[in-house]
Amino acid sequence: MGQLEDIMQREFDQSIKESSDQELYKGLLDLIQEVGGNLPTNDAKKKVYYVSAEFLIGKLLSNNLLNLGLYDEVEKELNAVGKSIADVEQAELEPSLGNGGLGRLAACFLDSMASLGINGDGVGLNYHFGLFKQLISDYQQAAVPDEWLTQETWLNKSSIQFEVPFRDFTLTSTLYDIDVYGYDQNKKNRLRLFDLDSVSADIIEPNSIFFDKTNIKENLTLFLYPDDSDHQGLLLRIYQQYFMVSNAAQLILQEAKERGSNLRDLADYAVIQINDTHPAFIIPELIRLLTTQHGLTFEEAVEVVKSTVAFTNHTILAEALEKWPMADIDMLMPEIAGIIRQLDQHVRAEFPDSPEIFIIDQNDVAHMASMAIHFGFSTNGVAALHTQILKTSELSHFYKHYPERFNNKTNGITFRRWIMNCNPELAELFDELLGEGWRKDHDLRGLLKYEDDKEIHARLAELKQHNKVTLKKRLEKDQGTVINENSIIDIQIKRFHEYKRQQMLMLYIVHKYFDIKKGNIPATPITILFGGKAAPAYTIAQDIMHTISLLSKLIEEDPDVSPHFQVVMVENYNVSKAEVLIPAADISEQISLASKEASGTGNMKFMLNGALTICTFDGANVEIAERVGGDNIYTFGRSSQDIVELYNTNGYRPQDYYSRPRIKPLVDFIVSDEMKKHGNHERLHHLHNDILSKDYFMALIDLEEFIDVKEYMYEQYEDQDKWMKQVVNNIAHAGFFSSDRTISDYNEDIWHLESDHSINMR
Ligand code: DL6
Repeated sequence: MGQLEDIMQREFDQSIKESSDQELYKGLLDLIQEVGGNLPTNDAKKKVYYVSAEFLIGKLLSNNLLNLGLYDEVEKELNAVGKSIADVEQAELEPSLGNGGLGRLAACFLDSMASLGINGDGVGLNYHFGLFKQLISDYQQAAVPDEWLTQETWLNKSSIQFEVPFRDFTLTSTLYDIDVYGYDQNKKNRLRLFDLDSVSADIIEPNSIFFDKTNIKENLTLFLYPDDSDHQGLLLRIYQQYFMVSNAAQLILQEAKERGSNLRDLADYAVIQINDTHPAFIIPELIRLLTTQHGLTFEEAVEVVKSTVAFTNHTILAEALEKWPMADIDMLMPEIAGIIRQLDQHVRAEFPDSPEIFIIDQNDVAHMASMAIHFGFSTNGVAALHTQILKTSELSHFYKHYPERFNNKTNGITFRRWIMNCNPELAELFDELLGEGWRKDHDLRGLLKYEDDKEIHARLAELKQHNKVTLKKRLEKDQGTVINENSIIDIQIKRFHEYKRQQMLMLYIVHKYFDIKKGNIPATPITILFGGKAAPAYTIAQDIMHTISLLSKLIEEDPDVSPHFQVVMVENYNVSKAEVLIPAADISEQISLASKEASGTGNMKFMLNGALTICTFDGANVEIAERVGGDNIYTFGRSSQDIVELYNTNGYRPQDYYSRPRIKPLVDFIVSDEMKKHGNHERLHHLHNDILSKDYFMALIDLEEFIDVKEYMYEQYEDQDKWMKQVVNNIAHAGFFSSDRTISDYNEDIWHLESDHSINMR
């Protein structure tokens, strides 16, 4: 009897065949618990603590089965009676613990640390309703709580609790752990998520994400990134961040002591990687704990922190480089405020002749990135260009003083989830062509010898077709949308943000609509899909989404256009949807304004799954282009130097571009009668006016070139031999973008821990 059959008989007194998908899901949770739950945790002396506000981990069932080596057997047992893992996985709700790239990167890193045998845990918060669940109603986004926490869960409640002191009250936390199993490893790591027992859904207004923001004991871990557009919301963010890092710091010190540390030597036992500035309060918190509870002097504690904390920057956007008023910090955590003031004096005393170096500015506002750079031993960017921009412009004043602290760690993606799990047939083709070694070393360069192999081209095309059909079924089931599986699948999936320029692709859609109306019918039909959430308080992002949804409707209803062109807004885009969208894609849209996207990681997932990229020279696109060569990628747009220069000189005027004959009709269509028929007039005028008068992220500057390159790319698709040769080339160069390589680089340059193996592809 197979292992799953055994469990179903034992626990449910019924066979696999007799069981529902929900029951099978429970049975598989138990099987994984029996096999993985009993693995020992990694007990190496030194441990990485990856502290992050987000962990966008995705569903865990398939991933855990794969990493524990159970996948094939379970699949066989299920298939034998007409069931499938994919169906059972529908019973699992996707954990809602993240938002975008930063959170997904953290999840890939957890998988890679465990798979390389590195002792490394994630530390964060257990958000009961995540960011939010996105509904599209009346062509607009509606945000409702994402009720992902169910009875059947990967969370294990631990007995660990800590006291977190605020000025007016002390909160007692509870720690939940999620096991993280490495691929082919006999020990495990964990994701440690702190929560508060008193949190209650009762304070949320029905069908909304509004709640009483003053009631900290009940609201603290309800949502990720709660609305901070008012003062109470801003305070709630500080409460959350401090709660997260106080718990993290207490856990780190407790575990280090258990492993033999006297805390003065903490750096031999722990390295704390802080994911952007959200966990930066861990610096003063560690100093508070070390001085008040463990007998260190302030100077000793500062030295311990400086040798233990490392900082990753994920963006140069000012909005994400957090700054908190000292008055607010003082109101909530007076001891922490006092320590930050001391740290500010410390820095000013060290650099008396550099007034640009401070933690607290003249308006009494604390700069979290400054604190992280000064009191950490490493600062890294997440792609070569991004790190270069940090060094030469955004953080150049720090770089001048601490050049040795700055380093680059180009992002990566876990190949377990982003190929072995989401595209198993393609992974099997790699096995056939390369042997199974790539599953561990992620080196796919051996595929280059198949670049011109027509038989392999045909196999790849067949797999792509199969994945398009899977996507079609999924979209029909999830949201009733029927796509053409014989069309070119062209996808932009990421958070909605002006710098990512969904609005530029939106204007391309208007161009294409006009063109088809004129009778220029595409040789192969085209389907453009968008997926992503917009922050509820971010009006323009919502306006863009609204306009795209209206265009989708307009095109669908136009019999001249709809057989050839379709636009789809994928509702509630999340990891599970990405796993179906990416393998089906022919074209990957990476069209951010150069200099603004720190790295991007969707670009890597698409290339690995055989899509070709249309992109600007931004983030990791630059490194993808370097690896695949200019003939195998479709680039366009102004360089990052040009853009930085334009910002510095206030040299961009959207009117100069708007007045061009190819652009004006596209922009003006936003407020046309056709669009207004179903549209919200205020939103449409708001967007139109913004593009004309501001266009802060310069959608118009690259629009004409973008249109030309898109048309060229669609033409190239018709030459399938050439296209497939480019596809093979792209897949073959994807190995560098494995997060196992990224984590090996972090370990070699920053962490210095024992590992089972590493990947070196510099
Ligand atoms: O480093 C991971 C990822 C990058 O690939 C993206 O370029 C960057 O935009 C993203 N940053 C965030 C910031 N989120 N917040 N808050 O997701 O990080």
